[in-house]
Amino acid sequence: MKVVKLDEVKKTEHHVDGGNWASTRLLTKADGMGFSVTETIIRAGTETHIHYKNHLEAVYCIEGHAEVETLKDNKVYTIKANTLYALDEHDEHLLRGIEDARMVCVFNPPLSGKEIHDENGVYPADLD
Ligand code: 9YT
Repeated sequence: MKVVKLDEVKKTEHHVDGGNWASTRLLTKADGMGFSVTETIIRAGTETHIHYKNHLEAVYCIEGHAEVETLKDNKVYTIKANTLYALDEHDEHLLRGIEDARMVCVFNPPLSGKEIHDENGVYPADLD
């Protein structure tokens, strides 16, 4: 069994500051679980274009206030504590931080740990 502590991972290269967000990759591909788990802070006042063409992601908000706008239909979803959204159709979207929002994010396939969005909001299929 493994025990992973946020404060320890924050000191490693698996803590990534994406500008609009900061993410600590608690479990990655190397852990062999078939998914990754990250703790992500979405910063207040930011808007990020995201399109995970190569991944499915579920995002559970545990604190704060964010908003997701899906681009195929321009629907806007309020995301607050105790709410999960699942990008089950690789949904292209805008993610806005209304207040700082703390999320737990699960990716399938797993992140390798160092990903940052490219200019189209995509993470590469595999980063080894
Ligand atoms: C919610 C979301 O996708 N935020 C961007 C960062 C991502 N969760 C990550 O890389 O851990």
